[in-house]
Amino acid sequence: MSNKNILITGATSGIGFAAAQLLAKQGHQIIACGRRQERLNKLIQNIDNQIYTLNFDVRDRSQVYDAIQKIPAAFRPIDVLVNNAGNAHGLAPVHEGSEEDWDAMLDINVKGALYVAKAIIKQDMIPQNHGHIIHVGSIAGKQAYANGNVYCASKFALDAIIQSMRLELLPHGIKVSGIHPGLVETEFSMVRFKGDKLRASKVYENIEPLQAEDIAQTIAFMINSPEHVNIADVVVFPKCQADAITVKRN
Ligand code: NDP
Ligand code: 8X3
Repeated sequence: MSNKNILITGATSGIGFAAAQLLAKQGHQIIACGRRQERLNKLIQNIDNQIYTLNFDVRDRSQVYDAIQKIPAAFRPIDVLVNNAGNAHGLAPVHEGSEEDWDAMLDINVKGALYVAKAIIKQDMIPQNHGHIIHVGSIAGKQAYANGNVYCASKFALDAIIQSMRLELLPHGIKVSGIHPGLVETEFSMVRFKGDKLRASKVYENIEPLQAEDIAQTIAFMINSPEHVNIADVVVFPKCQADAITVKRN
């Protein structure tokens, strides 16, 4: 397996944190991104080979472009982008939804993903005619559900962007993949329910959900596949889940 320079957004928690740990253990060089510096420091402690951390808010495009431009030569060119930062904010019908939550989801999950991808495609991937972008979408981007409205829209939009990018980047030798998880037990529900622990824990009550490490394993499989293979689109459920809303609870 050849070692790669891999930039992961949302590496302070959940899927991104698990992916950073696993991929570093496999010998890859990691550029770990997120807003919480203390979490990035924890990642540095846990990873004994090379890691570079970047602290930026994906909503702020000048922060994104500045941070990515400053990545040192030892971590370039970036071979793989794991475009993972994102969250749901709230779970409510449109007529009761919060405009701030809608802005956050569209700004982070859609526009943030675009800013990061644009910077890396232009600076690192097109000049090399090489690269792999793995977007973390969601089953919510394949099937809408009641009260999911804007979160679902953000992930449907991301899925459309993934499909367009795969076509746009084909002539440049850049692979584009989407991974669309179902229920993964991370800080996702705590963020969605704004720190309401009881409501968050109910999401995973009486089921065996996916863990962040399960998705990290799938991401690693995509990255470590031979260069001529692109695992283009993957939906991953826990065994207890059949679609976005159908879950068998004990
Ligand atoms: P977590 O809440 O555990 O992690 C979210 C990550 O995104 C954090 O590292 C956070 O870092 C980062 N992030 C959020 N907002 C911003 C921002 N404005 N700027 C920079 N980074 C940001 O959730 P998950 O690990 O579960 O989520 C990862 C991805 O997986 C998301 O895209 C989510 O939509 C998707 N997903 C999750 C599922 C689940 O059930 N958990 C299922 C399907 C998809 P920080 O706050 O430090 O900036
Ligand atoms: C997270 C999965 O079904 O909670 O993207 O929206 S779901």
